Amino acid sequence: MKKILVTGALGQIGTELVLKLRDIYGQDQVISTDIRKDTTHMLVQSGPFETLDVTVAQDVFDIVKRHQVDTIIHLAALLSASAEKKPLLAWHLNMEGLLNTLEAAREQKCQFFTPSSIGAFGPTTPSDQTPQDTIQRPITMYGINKVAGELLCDYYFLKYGVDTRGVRFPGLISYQAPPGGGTTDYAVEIYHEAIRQGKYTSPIAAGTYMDMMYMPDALDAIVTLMEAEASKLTHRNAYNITAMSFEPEQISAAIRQHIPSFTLDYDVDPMKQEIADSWPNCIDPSCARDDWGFAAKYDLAAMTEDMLTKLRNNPA
Ligand code: AKB
Repeated sequence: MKKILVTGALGQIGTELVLKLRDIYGQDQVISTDIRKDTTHMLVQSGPFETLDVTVAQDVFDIVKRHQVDTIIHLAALLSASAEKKPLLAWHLNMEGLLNTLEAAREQKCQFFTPSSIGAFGPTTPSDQTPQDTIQRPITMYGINKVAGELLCDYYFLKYGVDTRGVRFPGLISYQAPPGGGTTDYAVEIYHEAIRQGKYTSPIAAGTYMDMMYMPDALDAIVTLMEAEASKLTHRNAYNITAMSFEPEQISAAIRQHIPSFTLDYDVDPMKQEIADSWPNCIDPSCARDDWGFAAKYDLAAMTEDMLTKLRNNPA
């Protein structure tokens, strides 16, 4: 039976991933950790939870050892827009946290997952059908962290045999926990504001395409990749995956199918726009499909219908 440690568990991915992992592997088999302890959070109330600052190596080792963990899912990180505002903090948290959790995985012989991102690409990367292996010269601190992280995970696999696995996530859209600090956050906020106010002001300009994915597909991808037979994996960190690519006018049109009076206008955030412009329009996920059967179920229409239904039924 797996014993899984999840860092950054109270964030956007962790909140839903821990619940799914507990469903699959058992309530007590998944230790959720986060730097903040929110006693009202459903994860803190529903199973093992520990406060953990991933930049403190000893604390990471102690928790992994004490709980006899065999799988680490390392999610604690600063996202792209926050990292651009606090580059030194981003380097410290994103790199130190990764190194400490990789070291713990090496010592305790754990399987290891951490997400990379479309942010690992940059303006000189081919931006349409971005190949699995291509130019990676990002111009953001987050992107630099992600490229270094991909290389570090490959290094731990090649040098120490740590079973490191990862995907390059696109923008993730979900209705439960908010993302916070990302460039793709607008694609979550727009649904909340559509329900609340029937209108939204986008910080990302019309015509800016980015890859996106609905959270259930992202969670399935993590579980499928972690369960995949190692011999099938031609890459370690990280596989391109995506479900859809759209620009603000298209998500707005999808919302108008359900809320005809919805309106969209723009107040472009220059920092977020520069980041978005440096990322691909749409990446090619065929390597993940061929190696471990990645397949997304939700397109823009299906996701929009589900998001709006869930938000109406669970108002914030
Ligand atoms: C962000 O916008 O920073 C993230 C990502 C694409 O990695 N959602």
